Amino acid sequence: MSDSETIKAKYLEQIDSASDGDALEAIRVAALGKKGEISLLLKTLGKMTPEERQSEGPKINGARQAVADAIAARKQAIESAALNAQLATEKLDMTLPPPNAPKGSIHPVSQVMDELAEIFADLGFSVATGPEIEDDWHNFTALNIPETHPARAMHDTFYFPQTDETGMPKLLRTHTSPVQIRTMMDIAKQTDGSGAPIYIIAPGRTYRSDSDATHTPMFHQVEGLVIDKGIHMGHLKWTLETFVRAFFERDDIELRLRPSYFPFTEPSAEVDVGFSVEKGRRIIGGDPRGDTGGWMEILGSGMVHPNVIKNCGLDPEVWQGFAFGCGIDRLAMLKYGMDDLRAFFDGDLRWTEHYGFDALDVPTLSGGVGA
Ligand code: 2NL
Repeated sequence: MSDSETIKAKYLEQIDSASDGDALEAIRVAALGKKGEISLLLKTLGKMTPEERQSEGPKINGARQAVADAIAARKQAIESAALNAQLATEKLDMTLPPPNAPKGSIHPVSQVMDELAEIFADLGFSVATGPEIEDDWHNFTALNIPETHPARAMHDTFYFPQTDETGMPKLLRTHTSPVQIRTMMDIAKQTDGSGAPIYIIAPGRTYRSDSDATHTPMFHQVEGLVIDKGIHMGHLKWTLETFVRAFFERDDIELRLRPSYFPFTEPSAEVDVGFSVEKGRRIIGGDPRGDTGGWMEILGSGMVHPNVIKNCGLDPEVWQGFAFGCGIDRLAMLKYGMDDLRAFFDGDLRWTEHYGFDALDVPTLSGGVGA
């Protein structure tokens, strides 16, 4: 047997009995490494006569290839044996319950916003949104709120120290009315003032410099706006009655409209709902005239003031409408029984776990605790 064949046979035997990756690597270095036996053998080709080279070359190269192939094959065999051994000892029990993954919940304010969107969608309203940073004009002036109105005073409104490019004061919106103002203006622009009707609700964050058990500097409001032809207080009352009955999930809720004043509506009405006591709990609905019953204010509303319609570029002789505004946080408290508004925005997970809603719940009425 020639040199190269002896060497090849020796390494193939070693490879065959190598039991792990390290042993295999040591063999590779000894045979094929820079100073490996086969590598050195390859170098001897240069000093051979052409005849010797012709007979030895293929043998040495063949030995190199055979050893390399055997190492790769053995490596594969060792690895799959290790995997098989691991699979034989590690068992996965597919019948065990999975570990509890932390699960978030829907905040009651989000839940109520979803409910509002759904109830009003059924009445043909869409949801409108707009910026929380507003200017004086959209938040106050367009709404027929006089320069001297106390709501503009520093103690109620968060003003920014800077004004915008035109010198107009910037502020955090104190209600979502500017969303309706922007919607009316867009429509007036698009169609030369003849582009109504509008049926929208505008839910969202609002800000006032106020803080106690029932007021937080940031709170949520929903306003509704209808602009159409021949709209009157009867439409307003029916819409609010339908909304309140759907929201609190009772058909026996009475509404009482009390004359009131807002600069942006004329006439204006505050809206009370009847409550009664059932099983020791105050419930919205039932007989407000009974011993334990009464009225509770939940909304402000009215017919949109002609000045507001005009300010937005629409003709008040053609278009009328009604509007209303309501605190979402308060709606949530009344429906789901929370009593401290501040806890809404503390971010305490124990609170959201207790009062929150399952993300997979139908976004509305079936999730409620109403009667
Ligand atoms: C309340 C009273 C109200 C409105 C909001 C409104 C908006 C436009 C035009 C006219 Cl663009 N009115 N909104 C109307 C009446 C009452 O809110 O007590 N909110 C908590």
